[in-house]
Amino acid sequence: MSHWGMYEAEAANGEVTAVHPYPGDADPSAILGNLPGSVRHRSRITGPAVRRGWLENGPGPSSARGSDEFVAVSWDELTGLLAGELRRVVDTHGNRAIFGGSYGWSSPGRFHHAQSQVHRFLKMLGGYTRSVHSYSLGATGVIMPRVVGTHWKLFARSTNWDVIARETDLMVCFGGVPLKNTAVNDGGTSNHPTRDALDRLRARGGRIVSISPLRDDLHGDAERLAPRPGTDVAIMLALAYVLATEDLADRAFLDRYCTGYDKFEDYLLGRTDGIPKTPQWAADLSGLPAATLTDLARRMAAGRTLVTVTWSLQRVRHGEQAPWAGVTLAAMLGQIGVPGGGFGHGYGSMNEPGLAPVPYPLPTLFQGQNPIDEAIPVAAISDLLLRPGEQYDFDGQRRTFPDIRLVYWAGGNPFHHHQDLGRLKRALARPDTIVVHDPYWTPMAKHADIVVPSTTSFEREDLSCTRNDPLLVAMHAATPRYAQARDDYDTFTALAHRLGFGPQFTENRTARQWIEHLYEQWRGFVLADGGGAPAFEEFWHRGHVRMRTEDDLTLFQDFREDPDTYPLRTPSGRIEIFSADIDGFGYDDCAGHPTWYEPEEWLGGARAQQFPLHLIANQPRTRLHSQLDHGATSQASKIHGREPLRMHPEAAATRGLDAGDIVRVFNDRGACLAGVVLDDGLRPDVVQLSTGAWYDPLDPSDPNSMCVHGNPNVLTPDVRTSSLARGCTGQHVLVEIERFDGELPPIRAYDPPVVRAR
Ligand SMILES: Nc1nc2c(c(=O)[nH]1)N[C@H]1C(S)=C(S)[C@@H](COP(=O)(O)OP(=O)(O)OC[C@H]3O[C@@H](n4cnc5c(=O)[nH]c(N)nc54)[C@H](O)[C@@H]3O)O[C@H]1N2
Ligand SMILES: Nc1nc2c(c(=O)[nH]1)N[C@H]1C(S)=C(S)[C@@H](COP(=O)(O)OP(=O)(O)OC[C@H]3O[C@@H](n4cnc5c(=O)[nH]c(N)nc54)[C@H](O)[C@@H]3O)O[C@H]1N2
Ligand SMILES: [Mo]
Repeated sequence: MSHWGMYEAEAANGEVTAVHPYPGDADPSAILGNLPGSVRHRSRITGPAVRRGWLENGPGPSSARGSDEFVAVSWDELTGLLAGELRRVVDTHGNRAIFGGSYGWSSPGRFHHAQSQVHRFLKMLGGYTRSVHSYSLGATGVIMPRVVGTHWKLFARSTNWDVIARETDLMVCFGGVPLKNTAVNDGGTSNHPTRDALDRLRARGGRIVSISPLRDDLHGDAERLAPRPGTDVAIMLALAYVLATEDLADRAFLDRYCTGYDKFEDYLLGRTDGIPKTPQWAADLSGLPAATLTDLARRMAAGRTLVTVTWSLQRVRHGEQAPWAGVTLAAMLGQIGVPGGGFGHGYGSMNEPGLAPVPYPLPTLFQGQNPIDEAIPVAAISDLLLRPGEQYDFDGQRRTFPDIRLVYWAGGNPFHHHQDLGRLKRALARPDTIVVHDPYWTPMAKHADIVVPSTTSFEREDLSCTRNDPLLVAMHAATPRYAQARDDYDTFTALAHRLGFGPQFTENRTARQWIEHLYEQWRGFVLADGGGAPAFEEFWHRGHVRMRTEDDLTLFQDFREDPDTYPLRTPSGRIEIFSADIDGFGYDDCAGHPTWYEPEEWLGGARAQQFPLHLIANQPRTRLHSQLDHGATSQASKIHGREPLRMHPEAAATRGLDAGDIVRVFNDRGACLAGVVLDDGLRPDVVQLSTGAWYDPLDPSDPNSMCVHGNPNVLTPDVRTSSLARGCTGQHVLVEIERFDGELPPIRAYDPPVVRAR
């Protein structure tokens, strides 16, 4: 199992040679092609290593991180050094000085899940400063619980694809429904039904409107509107304006199921700020014709309409507003809780939305409590390290950044996920010690002081399952462990023994015994539910078990049928179009109702004079984030080894560029190289460069150095959505592009650093 699909692996001589998708998968992902050759790839970490400067001078701030050489040490030495350093930090600075948020996707598997392992270990060590929310859903995770009482149910209990295919007349998709993203599901997936569901909807006569700067955010037949990026909230407000002023809004629904519509309407109609949010007002901001918006609003009110918003729309400045305005628009249509109508968030962002949930808890490694109550919003990592002691606003609280001495990362790559990588590099020079577990010499591993080589899923056994997939899968090992790599569990076990809590950590179980234990725990839930599940040995032999699923769900159907018995978990129990709590925080960047705010990185502002192209830094089609960027599918898309950048032929022509050229993409934060792909499916003022090319600075000792490979996060701003959610805003950035005529620097991203014997 991988995050991008279920497979059967073939292996020889310690390497995976082929993978075959699960035959039950309707639309397997090409990303599977990255797996063969990944076990023994040259970028694997062969053994434990310590940065020379750290080993010789001891812990302390260092700007040599990322360019220093390493010294190979034995496992025993590594365990001693790491246990000693953890002890020192805890004894001198307290557990709060350990940042163990360790954000990242690592690999699927319910037991060898790096986050679960590292958090369980650090909790038993006495706790750590954690991170809350995600890069995926930084804004949604804070705003939606306040508006509809949940954020995860929006995906896990979303309206099912079968219901949409059967019932929806008009699907209005902000951000499209990009099939490339449905390849992926956190924890794995056994089927990819989205393509088929959209085809069935259309075959029935349903219509799809895709609102996105990129044509291929929706496959096949659809009406396409390509607004200026970042103007979706203005468009939603204009649609709402038409509903409100043409007597098309469902007042009965707004009265019964919502609170605060009147306050929002005062803003919508311009009573509070003198600016009616008319189609013409939105046309000036978005570039879409006013008549098109008016017509669309009328069509939305005429039939069964589903409003969908991709997660990308909240990974921008003021990202709280798009999902909030989207729900408000759907509420005005009055179809929330009606099969095939209402609101959806994340169709085409992840495979999960639209899939039927399983009705019982999944097997889960118990992590225990964190004795330290200290957390940062996840995307504040650079702020945390650069601004200890400083105060900041977050979700109605005033907080202070703690003073971090040790950073512990297992299963994530901040040089993939964070913005303004030059600033991140300066931030990572600050702590005394950085520990990284990873199978590969990622840029983050190269910035570590203590490097811990992990196994990949191919080298160990595990169980996989997710909350919206019918299969619980036995993950059999395909190859022996590579070189000196160890399971994260074994590393933490050895450390726990040194630190005096070995038996508590292991509960005297081997990895296999843990897997069996988790399986039996889960089997108890299934049997109690009246379902069937074989004993462990039989399950392991068979390879998977099928679970019951809750089919044909409609999001918020119970709330609609009986709002008094099934209220939302909001202060009012209703949909909060106006939130008194948010209003009470008094933030100037997040008011009490959905509001249009002008972003900094957009084509309508002053900054576009200097950097006239809007770069969309979206998820890559050819891989998951930075994982296996050296795999065949990812490599096949590169141009002279650089990440492909799509641009409109006109934008290329004005700059004297052609397909296959290498360009320098730059702004005042940094620069990277990329390879030009021409595509008239983009707006001429929009370019697209996905995330995930491994950060490859020309001069690894210089935080301002150009990335020669094409990582867009050297360009993106390290600013938060707003004072409310403080989410990641990495999706959008303004840039300029010019031909790169110099000698093409080699790609060194996948080369290991210098590792010397002692
Ligand atoms: N500009 C911009 N930036 C973005 C985004 C964007 O839209 N635009 N999107 C953001 C989003 S939504 C996300 S979720 C993040 C993703 O950011 P990350 O989750 O940090 O990215 P990954 O590349 O998946 O990193 C996972 C790491 O875990 C390692 N790994 C795999 N298996 C194991 C294991 O068993 N043990 C250990 N120890 N390690 C393992 C992999 O080798 C890899 O280095 O990126 C964010 N960054
Ligand atoms: N293949 C693949 N799939 C993935 C991932 C991956 O790395 N690879 N990562 C997974 C993860 S962790 C997550 S969180 C999800 C993220 O899911 P999303 O955040 O939804 O994914 P993105 O591809 O970043 O963005 C989706 C589309 O939104 C469009 N878009 C960008 N800005 C705007 C805008 O201002 N207005 C409009 N209307 N559209 C805009 C872009 O054209 C883009 O293609 O994807 C998941 N799926
Ligand atoms: Mo994500």
